[in-house]
Amino acid sequence: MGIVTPGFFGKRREADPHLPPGQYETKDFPVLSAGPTPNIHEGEWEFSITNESGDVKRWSWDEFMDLPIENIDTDIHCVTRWSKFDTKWRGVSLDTLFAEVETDAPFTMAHSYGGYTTNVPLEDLLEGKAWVAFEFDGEPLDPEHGGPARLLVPHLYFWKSAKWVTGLTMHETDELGFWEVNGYHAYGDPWKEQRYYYDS
Ligand SMILES: Nc1nc2c(c(=O)[nH]1)N[C@H]1C(S)=C(S)[C@@H](COP(=O)(O)O)O[C@H]1N2
Ligand SMILES: [Mo]
Repeated sequence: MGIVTPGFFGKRREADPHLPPGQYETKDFPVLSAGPTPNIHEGEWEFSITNESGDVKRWSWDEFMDLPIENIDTDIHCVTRWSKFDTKWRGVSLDTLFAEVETDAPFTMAHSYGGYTTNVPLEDLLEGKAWVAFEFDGEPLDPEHGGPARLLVPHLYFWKSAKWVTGLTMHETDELGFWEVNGYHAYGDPWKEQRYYYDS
């Protein structure tokens, strides 16, 4: 750390404790997509988890809707520095999905319609930390925001929350997804400001 002044610390003390370092609050809901919005109908939507042996567990939209649905109220943090507080979602917990999957692999890769990928350790998807969400603010999830369904991993930077998600594959080692290959951090903890690969 360089120059430290009382004013600097004064400001820090007033900072919103919900706001990770280097972030600002927005009331908007910006759209960030690396490519065009794919047009996926619920009837063709499918979610699957493929384990390290290649066994595939699949859910159709209707099967998915029969799973226990949870309400999620959470802050989200984009690496482009906006954070949005108290966002309200409905979705299925990854705990519910992994209850039907046999795996000992510690890493996952999320795959989306359109080809986007992002890597997340399995433990970051379990114990109430992640969902496949299909409603935002009481409405079906807008296609721009990942509808019909997206991954929601709010304790990591929002690029980990793969829009138009269609599945997870299990991996013995931590592979890199789309943004991670392009210089973003492999893990992406907003509280540690893990934005780029060289951030510790
Ligand atoms: N499939 C897919 N998922 C994605 C992205 C993307 O380009 N494609 N962008 C990521 C990034 S960088 C962010 S910040 C959030 C943005 O979600 P939003 O557009 O709903 O705000 O989605 C993430 N998930
Ligand atoms: Mo992002």
